[in-house]
Amino acid sequence: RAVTALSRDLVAELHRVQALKFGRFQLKSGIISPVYFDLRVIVAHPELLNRVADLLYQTAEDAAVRYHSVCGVPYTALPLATIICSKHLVPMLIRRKEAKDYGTKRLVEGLITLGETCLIIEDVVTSGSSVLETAEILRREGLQVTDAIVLVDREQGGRLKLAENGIRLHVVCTLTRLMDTLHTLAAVDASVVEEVREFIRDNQVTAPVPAVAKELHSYSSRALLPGIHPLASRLLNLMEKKTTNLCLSADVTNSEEILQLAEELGPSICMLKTHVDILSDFTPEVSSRLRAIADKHQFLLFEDRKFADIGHTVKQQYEGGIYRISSWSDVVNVHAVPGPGVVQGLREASLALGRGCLVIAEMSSQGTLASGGYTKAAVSLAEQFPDVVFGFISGSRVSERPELLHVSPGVQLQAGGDDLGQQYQSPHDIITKKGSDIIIVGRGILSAGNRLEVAELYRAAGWEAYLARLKAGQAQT
Ligand code: S5P
Repeated sequence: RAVTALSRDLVAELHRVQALKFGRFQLKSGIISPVYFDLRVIVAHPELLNRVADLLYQTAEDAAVRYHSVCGVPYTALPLATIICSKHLVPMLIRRKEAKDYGTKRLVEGLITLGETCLIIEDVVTSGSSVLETAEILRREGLQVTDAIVLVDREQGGRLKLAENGIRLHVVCTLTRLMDTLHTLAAVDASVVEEVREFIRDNQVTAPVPAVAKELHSYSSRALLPGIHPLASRLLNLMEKKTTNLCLSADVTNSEEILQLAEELGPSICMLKTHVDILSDFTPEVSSRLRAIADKHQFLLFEDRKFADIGHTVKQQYEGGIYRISSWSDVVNVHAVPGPGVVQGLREASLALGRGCLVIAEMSSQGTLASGGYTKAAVSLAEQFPDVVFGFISGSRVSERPELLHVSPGVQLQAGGDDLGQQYQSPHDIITKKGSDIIIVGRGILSAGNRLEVAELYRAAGWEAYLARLKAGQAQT
């Protein structure tokens, strides 16, 4: 298979049109670089534009990348993606950059078919963050992103960062090769080649601790924060004491089975999440027995009811009916979609009984609408009611406030999902990279032959990730 590379005359041409420049340039990150790429200029040179597009396409072919659509990282790669799609009859997606008003404007134009794979095209990769930003937006729309093609890799660690996020980077040319070629063409001096070499060596983006994780101290110290919800404080303390940040999602349909799970896995978990409405034989006795087991093994009960109605209805759903949720469940959750009323409906019983509530700020399912502006609105709703709300259901840290807890579903040790749109992240990524606090695991444990043994694996994975995050945070301060 022919491996595509930038030919000498193409490098010379890019240099001639000043798509690459030497001197002192400030990069997006603030770093001063001796070399700068400005591929935007190539739109003024149609032949060159076509050649670059062909090279990118050929690189994807050589690597046998499979994809349904192509998206160029705005703006420079947009014309390149357009040419590729037009020549090879591939559907194109356009990512909007300027949509500030997430709620009303589409972030991606084109036809989105859930689960299909979109190939990303980019001109230059430095840290990988531009590619990643586009990938995250596409993924939030329910698309898969597995590969990206780039003309030049500045070799500063972008490849690794993308790999950690499940994206293979295919490169037409590295900065080092490009410099060598320019040197043989006598376009640059040896001193410039050396300067660029040193720059690459000294400016590696080595897996930084995400800013969100930096200020996150230990669970037990957060339990003492002024203004923290008493239930959050209790939860954080029992997590530290039991060395677990694992919440079991006990999605079974038989009452004896859920009671047995609670009894057997109780010592390994900080919280047991229920969907009592899927139990085929629920009686009030089940909830009172669950309550007793929770008290014995010191974990919280979390009825995953996802209230989403007007306050008046929610109040009755919470306190009444056959489930009488407020009488036994420490924690419930609400969708933000109704606005403040949904929390107000819970408020009275919650305060009287010492219960707490989580606001659903993000969801783990493909194509979720809980993103962007919706997530922001959910966060501000949560922050309005510190006496009732003590955190979020989300796949990442959505609020900077350390007294709020982030509880994340969609967790399995193996990456993947199910055929109904569930998507999984690993315990390690959720805790260290996304800055979440508690992992919710359902089928990862429930489908195992030995549930206790596997629950212990998840407990250990979640706890190790937490310790790693603490260590990284301490190293920063
Ligand atoms: O975004 C969400 C929110 C929740 S609460 N995604 C989710 O999967 N959940 C719940 O977490 C879901 O209702 C289920 O009970 C659990 C995930 O189960 P698993 O078997 O996929 O781990």
